[in-house]
This record gives sequence, structure tokens and C-alpha cells, in this order.
Amino acid sequence: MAALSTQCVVGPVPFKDVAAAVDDDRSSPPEEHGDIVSDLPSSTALGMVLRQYRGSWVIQERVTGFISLQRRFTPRPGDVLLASPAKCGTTWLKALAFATMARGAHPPAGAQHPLLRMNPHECVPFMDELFTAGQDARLEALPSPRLMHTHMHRSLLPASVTHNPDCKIVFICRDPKDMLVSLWHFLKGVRPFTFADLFNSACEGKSPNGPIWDHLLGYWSASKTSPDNVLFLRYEEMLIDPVGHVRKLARFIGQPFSHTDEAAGIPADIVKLCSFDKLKGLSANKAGSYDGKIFNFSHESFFRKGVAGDWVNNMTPEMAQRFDTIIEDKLRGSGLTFK
Ligand code: PAP
Repeated sequence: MAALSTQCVVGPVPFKDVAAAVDDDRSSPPEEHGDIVSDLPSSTALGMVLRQYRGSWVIQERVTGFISLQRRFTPRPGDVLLASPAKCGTTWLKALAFATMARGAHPPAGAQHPLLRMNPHECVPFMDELFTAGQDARLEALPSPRLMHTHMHRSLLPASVTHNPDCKIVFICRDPKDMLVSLWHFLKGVRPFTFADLFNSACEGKSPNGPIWDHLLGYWSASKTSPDNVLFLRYEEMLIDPVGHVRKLARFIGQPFSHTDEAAGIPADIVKLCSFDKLKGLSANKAGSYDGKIFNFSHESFFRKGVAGDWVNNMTPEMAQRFDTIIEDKLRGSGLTFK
């Protein structure tokens, strides 16, 4: 690593700044695991081949990365892992968590804040993708504490993460109906399928990283049994009280706001910096694209409406009822509801 010495820098730092300086030759080559993948149950949905791996339907190209992650990822004390099903508020959570953890080096009201010049996905790395591409050396190059993200089910994470009191997981979810609608708008640009196709796949549990209910239940249960290690957040509640949730997030990761922070209005500044309108309006998010290795997404596609309840504009009442009933049945007895 040439440009950024990690010895004197405290994390999290913008991932893009570090990644650009990593010599890719030092990255571990992707492991093959082809024999394991070809033995897994498969299903074709939405123009993609999915493989059922440890209960989760995974885009085929990602399975080897997941296996590599399980075998090679070494957590460090202080690591914070953001986890989410797709389209549940990851971009927002990445921005809020980065701004909160990096507030010492980067005051949220500062004119030079990294989130003013780069997309939140460029600040916080997506582990699943880096392991898929054999670029996990980029994670190793990050100074501690690291802030990372995964769309993996909790059951797919290595025990070194899930049974590690020094590793914190922050999970975000939202009404699964809104998640589906958001996913459709996001993916329809890169895959030709209808909303009905996505809806039917999700009802069967066969959407990418599905079933959604197992994704939710894994982190929900862990947040109940290990509340110091797993924080369970809901997008809709965050929209109602973003400042309260930023305080909760800061406390959970062991960096509560001091009286001085509060007096200086730091929590409110973080919320302002990361607000939908602020981020959407930045040129860093209006232009450019995100190389997701399998797909390429424009930065602006991560900012659509940013509201709760948009499913009413995309689903019939019958579809909504069918999906609500499935989710309710699957979550029954867990204490988790979306009513
Ligand atoms: P990802 O899983 O691909 O990373 P993710 O960020 O989880 O996507 O989801 C995007 C949703 O969050 C979009 O919701 P919508 O389609 O219903 O509008 C997007 O608009 C919303 N979003 C992005 N940034 C923010 C933000 N700063 N505040 C609130 N919502 C946001």
C-alpha cells in the first residue's frame, strides 16, 4: 500500500482511498470450490442462476466468494459489520455509520467530508463482492476499526464473526413489500423481468439472498440473544427519529456522543449530512457508477424515493395481502412483525 499508511491512521477511512492504493497482485486469488457449487441445488429466477447454499438462495457467481469469506475472513477487535437484505436502507446506514465512527477525523458539518465527494458505497466496502472478486486484501489494508457491509444471511457468516464479542453487527430491514418494490426498480435496469416475476420468486423464497424471512429471523434472533453484539434497526423507525437512531448506533458501537458532541450538534449534523435530499443532490451521487462485479449500477440508482409505504403504488391489494400473509406465517412466534 503506497498512498495511505495504516500505522498511524484510525479507521474507518473511506474505502475507496485505501482500495485505490492496494496492489491487486497481493489479493488472494478467488478459490475455485467448483465441486461444491455444482453439487448445490439450483434454480433459475429473474434471469439469474441461484444456488441454495446453507439455506440461502445465492447468485451462483457469489457462492465461491461466500465460501472464501467463511474460510479466510479474520475479524479484528472493533470491527463493525453492517448487514441487510438488499434495498432496506444500506446506503443510508453506511453513510450514518461512517459519519458517526469517523466524526473525530471528519466533522460532519465540514466542507471536506468524504461523503461530500464519494458515494456511501465507496466509503464502506461490500465484503461479499470483494471475496467474490478475490480482492479481500483490500479489507486487510483498512486501518482498525473497520466498517464493512454484507448482504449475507447470518447463518452464512463465519463463527469467528457471529460468536465474537469484539465484533459488532448492525442489521437494517424494512417492510418487505417496500423492499421488493425498491429491488424491482433497482434491478429492472440491469435485468429484464417484470414486477410479477420478482414477486412470485420472493413468495417462493427464491429471490437473491432469499428467503427474506430467514434473512430477517437470523439477525432478529441474534439481536435478542446477544443485544450487545447485534443491533436490529428498522428503516421506517429511522425515518421517524433519525437523530435518536444515530445516538443509539453510536452507543452500540461503543462511541457514544459526549456532552461536547451534543452541545456542538454533532448527531443532528450527521443526520443532515446523510439525509436523502442531501446525498441525492450531491454530484458524487448524481454521476458515476458502482462496479458491483456482477452488475454495474449508477450511483443515482441508490437514491429513488426514500420513503415508507411506496408499495401501494406498485402492488395490488391482493399481492400485498398474499405477501403479508406469507411473511406473517414465516415470522410467527418470533416476536418480529411488520404490521
Ligand atoms: P442496496 O441494498 O443496493 O445497498 P439500499 O441502500 O439498501 O440499497 O436501498 C435503497 C433504498 O434506500 C432506496 O429506497 P426506495 O427505492 O424505496 O426509494 C433509496 O431511495 C433509499 N435511500 C437511499 N439513501 C437514503 C437516505 N439517505 N435516506 C433514506 N433513504 C435512502
